[in-house]
Amino acid sequence: MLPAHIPSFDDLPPVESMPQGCAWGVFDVDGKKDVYGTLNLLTPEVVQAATTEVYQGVSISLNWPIGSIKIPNFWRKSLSHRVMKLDDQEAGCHLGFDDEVEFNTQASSQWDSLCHFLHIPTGKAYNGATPTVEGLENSTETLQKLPTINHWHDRGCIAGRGVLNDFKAYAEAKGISYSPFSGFRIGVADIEAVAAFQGVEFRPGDILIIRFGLTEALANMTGEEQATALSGACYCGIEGSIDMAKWIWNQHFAAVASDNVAVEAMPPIVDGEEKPPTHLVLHQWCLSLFGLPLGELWYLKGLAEKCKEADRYSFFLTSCPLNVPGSVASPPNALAIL
Ligand code: UVW
Repeated sequence: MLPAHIPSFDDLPPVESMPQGCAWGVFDVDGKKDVYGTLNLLTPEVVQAATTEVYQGVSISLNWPIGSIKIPNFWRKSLSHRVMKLDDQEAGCHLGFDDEVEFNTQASSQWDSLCHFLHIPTGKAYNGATPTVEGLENSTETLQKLPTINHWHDRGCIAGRGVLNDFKAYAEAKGISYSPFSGFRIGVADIEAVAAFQGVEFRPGDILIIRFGLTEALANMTGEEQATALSGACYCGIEGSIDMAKWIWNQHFAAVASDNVAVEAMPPIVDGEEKPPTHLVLHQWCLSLFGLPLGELWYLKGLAEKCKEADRYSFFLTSCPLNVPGSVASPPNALAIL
């Protein structure tokens, strides 16, 4: 079911000046630079097999409302929603309303595209791309070569098998306590233990979705409480390490999403040392080196409830980001269909 040529991490062909495990070139076809990364793993066979996951006929949105974080951190803008009343019929205007919205695509549920976070030592994005503000803002030929999220529309966006790894429920069942607003982190063995507890086996092309309960905690807070909880830049997540990166690649996931801030825990810890938030580890591996999209701040409570009720943790997943030319990220518009 996999494109035949996908090597494991250690067998990826070397890319000049890049660390072992850099997947640039793996998905290129006939010399044409790939812009989809691991979404290439969503082959017709994988998608067709995923449709057999629909067993209840229930669909659940995984999008948290835009504007849910009243005062986003990292200099991000929350939601501005302007409604215009239309009533000047003499001027040819119909009777009713239009609206205009403005928001930072990182401030609520989102996919990070392969241009969002650059590989720090080289300043490059996936497949060696060098995005610039001008290149991203202008719909030129250069832009068309950057691995921006609007390209997903050229391949039918995301349809595939979603797998919920409900760490929050597992922790409750096992008496593990943690705060979403701490640097609490889980490793590969924990993710595998949750999957075994739920009776799930991962498949190539899966979209892995990990629940920690962070957006659920924020949803119950006032804006001021949210600002306090977020101010420490300490958030639970998966461990940002080379071992985790290898495991993610070797599972051949098409994408990984979570309901936390950055999928990986913050602050990053490298060689036992805390690093600033600018040095996220999996962001560099997944987005820049593998071409694997990361989803963040998804809202997973409804999905977790339905999965628990049915005792099934896999489902058909669709996700169709906004089609804004040159866009770096987008609300996922994700649906789990059980
Ligand atoms: C952080 O907000 C730290 O991560 P991202 O930029 O991916 O949202």
